[in-house]
Amino acid sequence: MKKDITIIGVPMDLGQTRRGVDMGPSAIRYAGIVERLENIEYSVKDFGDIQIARPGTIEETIETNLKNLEEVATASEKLAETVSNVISENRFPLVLGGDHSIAIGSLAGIAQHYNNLGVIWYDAHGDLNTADTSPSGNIHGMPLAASLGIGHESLTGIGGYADKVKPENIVIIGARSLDEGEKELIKDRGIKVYTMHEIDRIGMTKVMEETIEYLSKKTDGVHLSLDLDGLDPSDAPGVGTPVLGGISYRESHLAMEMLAESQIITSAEFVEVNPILDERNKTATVAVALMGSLFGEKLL
Ligand code: HAR
Ligand code: MN
Ligand code: MN
Ligand code: MN
Repeated sequence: MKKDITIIGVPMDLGQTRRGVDMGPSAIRYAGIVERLENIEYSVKDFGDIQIARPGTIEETIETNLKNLEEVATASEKLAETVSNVISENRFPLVLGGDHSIAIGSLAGIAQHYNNLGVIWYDAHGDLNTADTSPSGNIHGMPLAASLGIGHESLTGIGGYADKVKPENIVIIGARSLDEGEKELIKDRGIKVYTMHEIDRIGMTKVMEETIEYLSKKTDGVHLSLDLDGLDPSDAPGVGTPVLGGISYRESHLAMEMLAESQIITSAEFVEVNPILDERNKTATVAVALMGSLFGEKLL
């Protein structure tokens, strides 16, 4: 993996309705991310935070059921540009959320540098909704669809182009809460999914071996989008939409260690950390530990 990392904070809470997830980047910095990576010999630059508008401050001109659409779109453009600049500087972008709507901007900035970007979506949810299928109108349930070019054009067109990622280059890991429209999209487009059932059945080792094999064959870079709610709420309680029966802390460590060994990851984001809902910053601490493993930290 690249030895130069740039951290970008995105204090975004407009993609959902629970307050506090905008404090995610601070919580992760407080849990020691910079020191952790410097300890394993990375050169770390902290860009600081992307500025996020307060809800209602951008005049809504578009008729839609999508909450805070124009604020989310504006922030996504800024993030896309920032992430793209980091890659142009030959540095590894590590994006800290913020709710998962930020993946729209991250992927818009990243995908323009690759012909066949792979994506690992580590999440309890599919985030494959559109305005038509969403039960909530929350954009954090839509970023993967938007990155496939499916959904509102204000979201699919970020960065000035659509289709950031191809369905056959995506692997979802940890899914256990999928809406009907999302299940249809997964089947229609042939997206590879390891639900909790497969993780239980074949184990995380096999899941990651297969994922790495599947993606390394056909991609020229892989983005890891890790939603902390992919983990079980007992290990990561500080998230806005917890779902029982998730991936354990240990399994997640193993997954990150296997990704480190594979050296396929070229960008990453860690999202949905909400310190207001947390227990003594446990979820940010877990996130930092997982980032340590992802970047090759060893026990011995
Ligand atoms: N599927 C539901 C919706 O679209 C819940 C989405 C929750 N999303 C996240 N990100 N926390 O994964 O409203
Ligand atoms: Mn998500
Ligand atoms: Mn989720
Ligand atoms: Mn470990």
